[in-house]
Amino acid sequence: MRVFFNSRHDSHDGNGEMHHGRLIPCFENSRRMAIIRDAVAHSVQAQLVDPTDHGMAPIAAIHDADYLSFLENAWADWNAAGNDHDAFPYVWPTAGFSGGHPAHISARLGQYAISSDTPITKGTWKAAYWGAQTVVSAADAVWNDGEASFALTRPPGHHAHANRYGGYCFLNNSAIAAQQMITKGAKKVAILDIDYHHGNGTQDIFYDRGDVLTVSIHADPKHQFPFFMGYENETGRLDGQGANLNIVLSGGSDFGPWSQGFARAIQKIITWQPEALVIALGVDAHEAETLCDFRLQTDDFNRIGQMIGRLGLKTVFVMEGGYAHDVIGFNVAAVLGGYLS
Ligand code: Q9C
Ligand code: ZN
Repeated sequence: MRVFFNSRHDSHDGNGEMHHGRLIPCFENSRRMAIIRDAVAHSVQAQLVDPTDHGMAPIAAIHDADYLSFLENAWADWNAAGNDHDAFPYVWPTAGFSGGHPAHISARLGQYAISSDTPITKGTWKAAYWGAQTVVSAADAVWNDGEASFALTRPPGHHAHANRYGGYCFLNNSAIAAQQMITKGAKKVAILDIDYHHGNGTQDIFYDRGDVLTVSIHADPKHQFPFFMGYENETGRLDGQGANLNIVLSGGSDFGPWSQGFARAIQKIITWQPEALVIALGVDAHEAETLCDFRLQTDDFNRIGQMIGRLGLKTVFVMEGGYAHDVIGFNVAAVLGGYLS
């Protein structure tokens, strides 16, 4: 399989994340990429492909201009304010504030952040920019010849909104991939998010649109990040009414309930008849993931890949979450191997 690889991923290199009131080492770290790359190299004969630079247009097709300008300059602004360590917000414009247009970088971090788990570092923009180029290159390749591709990149993307970062995500790579195929002429594209967490950013970006179906299977937001979104009564709006499906599973779910939920997801996609599919490929539903509490096993990921393959759609796989170093490579390889089998 063609694997478009973001070799600049390690420019994003956080020292820590806020976790239950403590700053701890980042779950989302650069070692993840080498592990996954090595595992897919052996198992699915990965041909590593360098992304080509498509500039800002495919990113600006999803994200707001003011947000992109904030992200691109955030480290320089933070640095100019006298800081040389990871940038975090400490205040947010929550309900009840009038808003205003504060200029201080600490206020702007809060304006654009959804959570305190996501450091901005010197090279965050570079890594995220090239991550977007990686998924655009993969989407172009799949749309052109129909053969599946995997965009192997970090930081992940599915928690990023048009104008918000958080949950380790800055640019919504899965959304950018789907939009790229729409831009190239697709009339209908589906995004299927199998990451343990709800794809809140992806849902929000396409919520009013009827040309991109968003389906996410995830842990109940009543007890899990992103908490304030991802419920089953969120079904889309305006042209997008009926084009968002949230499948919510209880904590501790193994492949029994997970595969029942997944069957609903697959049925929705078949009925909707998209021309192409983006898989938001998080593997943090595995039992070894300490951040999460589902109980999938590596063999289950192989079955998931097989079921995705049976859809017979042009498919772009985009790397999202998965943090347990001893198994993430096997789990990603299992999905891709199942798809190819
Ligand atoms: N330390 C993805 O899987 N934050 N993101 C963790 C705070 C939320 C996970 C708890 C988890 C985000 C792409
Ligand atoms: Zn996740």
